[in-house]
Amino acid sequence: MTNQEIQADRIALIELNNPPVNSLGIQLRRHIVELIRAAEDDPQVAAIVIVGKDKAFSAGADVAEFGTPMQFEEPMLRTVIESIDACRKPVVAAISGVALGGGLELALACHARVALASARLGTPEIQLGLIPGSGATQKLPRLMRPERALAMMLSGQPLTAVQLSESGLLDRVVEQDLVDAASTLALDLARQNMTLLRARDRTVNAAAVDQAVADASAKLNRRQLAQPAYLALMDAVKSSALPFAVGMQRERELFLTLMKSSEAAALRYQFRVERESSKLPASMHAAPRAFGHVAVIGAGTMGSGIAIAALESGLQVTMLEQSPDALAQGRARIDQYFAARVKAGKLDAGRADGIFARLATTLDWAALKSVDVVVEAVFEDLAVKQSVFRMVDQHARVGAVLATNTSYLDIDAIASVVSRPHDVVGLHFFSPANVMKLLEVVQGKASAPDVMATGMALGKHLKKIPILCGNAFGFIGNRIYNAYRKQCEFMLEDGAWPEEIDKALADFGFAMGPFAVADLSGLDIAWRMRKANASTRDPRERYVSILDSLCEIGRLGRKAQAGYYTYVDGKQQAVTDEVVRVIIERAGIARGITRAPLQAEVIQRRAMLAMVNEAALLFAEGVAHRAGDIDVVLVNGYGLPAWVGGPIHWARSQTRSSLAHELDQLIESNGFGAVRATPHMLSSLLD
Ligand code: T1G
Repeated sequence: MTNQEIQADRIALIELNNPPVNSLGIQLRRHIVELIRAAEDDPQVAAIVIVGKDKAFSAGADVAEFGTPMQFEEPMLRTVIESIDACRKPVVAAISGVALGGGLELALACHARVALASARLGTPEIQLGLIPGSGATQKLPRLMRPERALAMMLSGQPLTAVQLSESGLLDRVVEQDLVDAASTLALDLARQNMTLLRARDRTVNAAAVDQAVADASAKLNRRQLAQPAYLALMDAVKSSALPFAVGMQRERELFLTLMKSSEAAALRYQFRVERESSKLPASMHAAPRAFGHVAVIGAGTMGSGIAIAALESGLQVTMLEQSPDALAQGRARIDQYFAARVKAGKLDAGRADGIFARLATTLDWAALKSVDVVVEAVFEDLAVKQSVFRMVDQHARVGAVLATNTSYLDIDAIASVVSRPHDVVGLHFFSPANVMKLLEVVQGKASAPDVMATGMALGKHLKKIPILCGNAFGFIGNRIYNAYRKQCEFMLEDGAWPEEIDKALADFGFAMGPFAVADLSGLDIAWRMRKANASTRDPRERYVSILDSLCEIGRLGRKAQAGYYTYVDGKQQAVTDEVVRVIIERAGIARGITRAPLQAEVIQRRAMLAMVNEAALLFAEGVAHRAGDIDVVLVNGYGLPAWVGGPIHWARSQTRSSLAHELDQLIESNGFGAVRATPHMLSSLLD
């Protein structure tokens, strides 16, 4: 796990070696304490350097240990840190790769820190529903400006060593020869024989801490205030103005409380299932094909977004259109995006030139002969997509992967027009494609295993969260979201107003309520689909016509200054107006319903139950391969609160009997044609 060698210049080099990311599990913690003690007792050793092997200094505490006895088995991380803190010889951290969470706290225990310019350092604990639990909340405000330290802990995002070079956190930043630089500094410290000034010994500017906490607290948003970790972080950092030992005790109390919270359990669950979801099930394992050169067909919003994502990940991109104007507009969209990043200092001009050198735009189908993957992103119409795939089939090279970005059309219907259906796969990006991390990788009945593997590998390469899906209407996300939205429309008829439903779900943690979302995306998209399906809809089904009525009077949503809500100067009015309320009341009367108000908790539970029921149905159909995949989709694509974990994780926290009873009630109120997941389906999903 760790090796120690006494280098000629009397440095004890301790190498952290716990693949893949040197997480600080019990074994590694033991070794560090043993090696620090041995080096300290060895008269040959003048100073100590700690370095991480491979891609990490250390990614922090071992998340897999959380909730198990090993997490608190001695030596706990705090004990390891205290052994370094107390060391009579200089200990210098040589940081490459990542130093995150407890990994950064290990570095903070050292007397000095040297980092490679490319190293990334951060405190991601907030993303796990925690705060740093081994001293960072007390030491960072002593090393850095308190407002900067707090911002780093609040964001949970790592910063590069270059970004931190003047922050006070690092003593040196080097481009190469990291261990030599760290060893030189360690020996200098030893020669100076000075009372080593540790982070804990530094004074903190109490007024600056108070100001930083006050300013940050005032800016916490609704979703942050819904999670206990954010206010706990404020409390811990505020305590850094107290004597060190007192502050450390406060940090510990807050950390231990958060460890037991349901939010932290849900966020740990999301951390685990998100990483599981990007792996092909063992039964489908295959080596991916090449994907270094991607063609995007269609230069619209989705096509240019996909092209941007591919370019940013280092791939070669050919963007193909049929219309010169559309191609020019798509190219302009891409140019503007990267120009804005250069202007914002997030991309250097040289790198931007390199990106553009990898982009080709063309009207000529023959350009497809050299690409590895074709991603079709044209208008969401089956006939249009089929005509594109006929041309792709003629021009793409043998072995190329043929992907469609369709969000709900039948992959098999698209694959049916090509001579090689085994090469076809669905890659359902979410808009904006260069921002949204979710990617549904949809398997047609003919899709070859290595084609599926290519879709998953390409998704990971694009830094997406690729999720394997079966080819059923709406795949995973849209299908479950439709069930949720339909239930919310039922609640309109039953007695709730749009703002009541939106508020109840926003308070539950959703990024936005369903009616605000509908207005934002435009009601006419759903209206068009509803009219297309009208002829096949069973009249006995409970169909809510409120959206249709709104569209019929031109209330298409935000873009029309009115939808479910009205908008004044683009600002959504908090209370729905009489026009929409009359439409809602009429719908309830037509259904023979006597409207009655719905409590927020009832709204929240009905919405979650509708999703659980649909999830159980699609899981039984094999559309999702793992229950956790469903929660990953809904959290990363539909704004469900990660600290609730997703519908499946939420349902597991409910008693099964109450769940069954409430589902019975829900399905009964859903009317004719509503399908209830069987107890067996629920068990398969939840057990
Ligand atoms: N513990 C255990 N396993 C971890 C891990 C960790 N901290 N971090 C990553 N892994 C595993 C991961 O599950 C996957 O395993 C493999 O490493 C590659 O990860 C006391 C309490 C480091 C930037 O939150 O941000 O310290 O699937 O797919 O994209 O105050 O992993 O291969 O079996 O993500 O290159 C704080 C979380 C813990 C760091 C690498 N630390 N990790 O990203 O690979 S709390 C974190 C990451 C804490 C202290 C507190 C990323 C990464 P497998 P990956 P990647």
